[in-house]
Amino acid sequence: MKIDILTLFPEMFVPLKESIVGRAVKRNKIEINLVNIRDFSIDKHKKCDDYPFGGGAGMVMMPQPLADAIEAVDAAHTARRIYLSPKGETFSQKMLPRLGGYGHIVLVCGHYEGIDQRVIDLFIDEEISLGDFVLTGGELPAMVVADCLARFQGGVLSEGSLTDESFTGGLLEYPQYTRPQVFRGLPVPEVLVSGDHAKVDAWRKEQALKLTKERRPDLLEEEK
Ligand code: 4G0
Repeated sequence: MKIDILTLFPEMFVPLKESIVGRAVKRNKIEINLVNIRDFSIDKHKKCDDYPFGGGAGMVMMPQPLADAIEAVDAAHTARRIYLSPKGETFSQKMLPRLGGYGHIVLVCGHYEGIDQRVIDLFIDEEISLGDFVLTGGELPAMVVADCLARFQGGVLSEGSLTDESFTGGLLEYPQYTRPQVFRGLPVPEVLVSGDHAKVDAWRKEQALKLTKERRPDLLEEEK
C-alpha cells in the first residue's frame, strides 16, 4: 500500500519514519510519501492560507495549492482521498479492513481553520476524525491513521497479537505480565504460571469481560 501525506509541515512526521512504521516500510508492506503542499503554491510568497469569506477568526487553506498537490499524486483518482477533520466519521479499528484494502491512500492534513470547502466537494472521498477534539492541524491524526495501517498491513507484529488484542474480539485486553514472577512484593497471578493453557485462556477471557463491563460497557452493547 502507498500512502501519500499532503501537509504544510512535512518535518512533523519524524516519529512515523522511525520505529514500528519504519520497519513495515523497510519490509515493503507500506510506502509513505510526504508531500509539501507549499511546493504547489503559485503565489510569489508561496502563500497557502487566506482570510475566510464572510469574516471570522483564523485562516483557511487556499484551494489552488491543495488541488494541485492532490492531482500531482493521484491524477486519475485511483486513490482513496481522505481528509482528517473534526467533522469526519470517528476513526476506529473496525475501519482498517476497508482502508487496508485500498492500494493507494492520500491523507490530506488541514491547518488553521481547515481547508476551502470546494476542495472537499471536488477532491475528497471521505472525512475521518480521531475524536471530539480540535488540534492545530491534521498531521497527528494522519500519523495515527498511517501507524494503524502499517500495523494492520502486517509485518509489524505477529499474527497472534492482531487476533488476540483489544477490540478485535470486541473486548478490552486482559492484563499482561512478564518476569520477574514477583515484583516489589506483587506476584503474577498463579494461573499464568500453572502451565494449564485452557485455564489461562479461561482466566484471560474472564478478565477481559470484567474489565470491559467496568470501563467500556458500550462495547458489550455493540456486540449484539
Ligand atoms: C479541519 C482533525 C481540520 C477543520 C484535524 C481543523 C482535529 C482533528 C482542522 C478544523 C484537526 C480530529 C474547524 C478547526 C485541523 N483537529 N479530531 N485540526 N477546524 O481528527
